[in-house]
Amino acid sequence: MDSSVARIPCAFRYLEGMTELPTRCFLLARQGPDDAERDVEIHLKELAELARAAGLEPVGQKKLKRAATEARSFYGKGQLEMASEEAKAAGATLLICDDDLSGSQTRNIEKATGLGCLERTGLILSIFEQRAQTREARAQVELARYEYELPRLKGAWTHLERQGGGVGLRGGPGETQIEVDRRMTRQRISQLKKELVHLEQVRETQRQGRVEGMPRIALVGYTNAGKTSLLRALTGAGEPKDMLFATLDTTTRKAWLGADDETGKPKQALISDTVGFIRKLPHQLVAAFRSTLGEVRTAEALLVVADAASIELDAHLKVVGSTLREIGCGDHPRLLVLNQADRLTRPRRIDLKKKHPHAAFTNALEKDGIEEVREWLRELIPGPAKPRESEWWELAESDQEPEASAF
Ligand SMILES: Nc1nc2c(ncn2[C@@H]2O[C@H](COP(=O)(O)OP(=O)(O)OP(=O)(O)O)[C@@H](O)[C@H]2O)c(=O)[nH]1
Ligand SMILES: [Mg+2]
Repeated sequence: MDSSVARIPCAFRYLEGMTELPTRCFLLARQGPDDAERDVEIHLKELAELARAAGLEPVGQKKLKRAATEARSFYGKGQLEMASEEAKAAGATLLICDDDLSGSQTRNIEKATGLGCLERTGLILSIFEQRAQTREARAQVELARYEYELPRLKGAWTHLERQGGGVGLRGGPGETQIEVDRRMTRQRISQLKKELVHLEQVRETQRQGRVEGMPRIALVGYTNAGKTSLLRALTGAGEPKDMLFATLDTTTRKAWLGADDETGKPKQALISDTVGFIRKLPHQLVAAFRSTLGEVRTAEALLVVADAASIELDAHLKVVGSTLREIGCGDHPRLLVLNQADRLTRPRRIDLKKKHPHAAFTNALEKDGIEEVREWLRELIPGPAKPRESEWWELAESDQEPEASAF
């Protein structure tokens, strides 16, 4: 089969009647007057990784410099024309945009360029749809998809209506269909919410049934930081992958922490691996994943895992800090685990040690530094955790030091 027409399954129901996503895509991002070129490039790099995680093949990218956005097509006709010519020359059939586009802007871009168009949130949703395994994860992703599609329904049907020749007729068959579709979507949303409440109750019962004296710890952090690798280093379970959002389902395993220094009794903790965070994590997903993230909320303490070698470390920490606050875990006791420390240069390691004096430096693959993590966990039994000072990335924007807000 010609690779340019190879397709992967996609549940994006309203995308121009497509049932599958084409593989070759071209990435676009707006560079506004306040956006540094380097930042836009980093965001495009992350978008390319997201596209790969969705099974797509990025074949090119373009930063579109625009002082203001355009209401109809966001990027403006001229810029879009140039970008779509480049995209078509590279063999792409789909544009992926890093910016938040409305449903009608997405469709206008499709009409103007003759290419498919998907924005960041839609892309992340399709990754989650492909990965969700358990009943709970599937229900959560489906809920997020419907919440995302609901405000977009109108335009999608208008488009189909046009194909049928009934443009803009009030009360015509298209409009009735929109109403039917909206009603059915709302019904499904409320069904899914009920199902999730039930599943959350089951989870809560399981939690209550867990052994006393065994603290529950959640691994949290930016996607691809090494959370699953750390779970593996601590418990022997878990399949790490070099891929964004490899983990969607929560896995909980027992970790042996060694013997109590005084009594000699063995100490254990339950460690949960969780879905990773990302810049601009779609709010529909955060809301839908509330019950999975409940594992984080009800944990006694958190291991906040970060890829220490990423040039985006500070930006990642900031995203993690604000997502934790958003899900109601701003005050949980935590240990910052600066993972992938084997990839650090010596000067960078010294610098990070100064910036994060309480952090553990680990190489989860070789289990370096894991003993320090175990020791911190051991000290949680019997709880509660010792009080500690917050670092800048854990604080709300208004409380951050001026130096920190430069990121
Ligand atoms: N060099 C090095 N690579 C690591 C380390 N820890 C993890 N990795 C690699 O980083 C990649 C991501 O690891 P995962 O453990 O899957 O990361 P994650 O945070 O669970 O990622 P998601 O579940 O996708 O959010 C894998 O390719 C790992 O082999 C480390 O300490 N050093
Ligand atoms: Mg993982």
